[in-house]
Amino acid sequence: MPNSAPALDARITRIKAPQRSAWSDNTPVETTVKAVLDRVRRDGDDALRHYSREFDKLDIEAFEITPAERAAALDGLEKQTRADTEFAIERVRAFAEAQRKTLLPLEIEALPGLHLGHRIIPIARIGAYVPGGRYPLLSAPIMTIVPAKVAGCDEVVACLPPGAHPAMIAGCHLSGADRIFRVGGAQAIAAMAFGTESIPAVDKIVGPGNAYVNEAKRQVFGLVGIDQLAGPSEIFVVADETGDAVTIAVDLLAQAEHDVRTRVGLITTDRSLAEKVLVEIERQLGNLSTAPVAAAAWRDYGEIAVCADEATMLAYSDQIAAEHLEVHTRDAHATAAKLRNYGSIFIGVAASVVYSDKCCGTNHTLPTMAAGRYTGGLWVGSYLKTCTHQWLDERGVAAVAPPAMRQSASEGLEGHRRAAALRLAPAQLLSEIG
Ligand code: HSO
Ligand code: ZN
Repeated sequence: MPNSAPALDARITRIKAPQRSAWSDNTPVETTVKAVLDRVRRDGDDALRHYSREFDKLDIEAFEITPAERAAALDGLEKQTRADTEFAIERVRAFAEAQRKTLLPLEIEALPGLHLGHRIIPIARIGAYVPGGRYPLLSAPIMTIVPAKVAGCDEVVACLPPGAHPAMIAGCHLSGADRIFRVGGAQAIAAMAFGTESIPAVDKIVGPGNAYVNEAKRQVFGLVGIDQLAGPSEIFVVADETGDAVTIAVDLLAQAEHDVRTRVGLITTDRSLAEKVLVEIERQLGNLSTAPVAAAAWRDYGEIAVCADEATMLAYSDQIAAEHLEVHTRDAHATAAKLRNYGSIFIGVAASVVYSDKCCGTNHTLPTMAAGRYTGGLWVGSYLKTCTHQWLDERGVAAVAPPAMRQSASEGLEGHRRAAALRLAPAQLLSEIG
């Protein structure tokens, strides 16, 4: 885990410290996953059947979900649920389309006769992993599939655990999945990376999952692209004395209920707010139906940090680089502008993380475990490649050939020198080659 700089730590008082580190030893998971990947690579569908029996306790005949099964899943959706799903899809699509417009092709004449540029090219085939999880999250397929369709990928393959709620199949269908397969866990990642008789190999795998899914993505990275490694969900709130303890506690518990490993915390300059939030969380846990999970997450990973000043609060928040970061300060926009590391930022009290989780339009697949230091979350750009090109006329050749020839010669790369020289002085080079 990235450690707090000692100077920063000296300026922070934790009135509630986490009991456990989010960075735990992953060795046993690594070994199990390697065995699963090897077997799927070797035995294809037979291995998938074996693991479905072993892990899901289900005998699977056909992995692909048929059009009739899609229709049945859709029929089973309540009218309001369908309308809400379509609302979320529309919001996510509209925002992804707006973001797509910011990605532009480029063509410049860098020097006379030397033309450089790039094109934005959709990745051909995407594999979206849709987790089963503790609760079926209806927004999960939307977040991984809709932006792929907006990007213009040729084919989106979705995999979800065989026991998944039929509403999740409906969600994949409404989001535009071209093919849907019932296979979960590390074996699903293996299937999409290597391909099996039933499941096509894809070019990039996206979507969160449990520790096994995550580790499988790490191990297949390189053979295929991946979006990111997703740990348990996280929320931190940055607040000054204007923060409201009830709202902060509600939003912290809203994410704590995901998983006993959810990491939640308050970073504040106001000690009395910190103390109120501590009391308020215990009070709200008293009648929250998901308290068994939320209370465990709070006990083990919950944190309330009181900072000596605003600069300490911002520096500590940047060090944590929370997946979700809420800003509850007097001038939330000004505070947000000073922050650098987060997955997505929620500016002002009205912006609850839950709106993004579900339906406001921003993607909820975001970097965890401090990955917000080097990446943002899933977005339409995650499904696109920016690939450069170049073309030259004789003026461009005259400018770049001599330095390219000299560099090649000094490196002892004679073949390179010849290729550079051929365009500049073909007759001379051809006589050299003989
Ligand atoms: N907070 C989760 C997403 C989610 N929560 C969906 C509820 N529904 C990870 O960002
Ligand atoms: Zn959530």
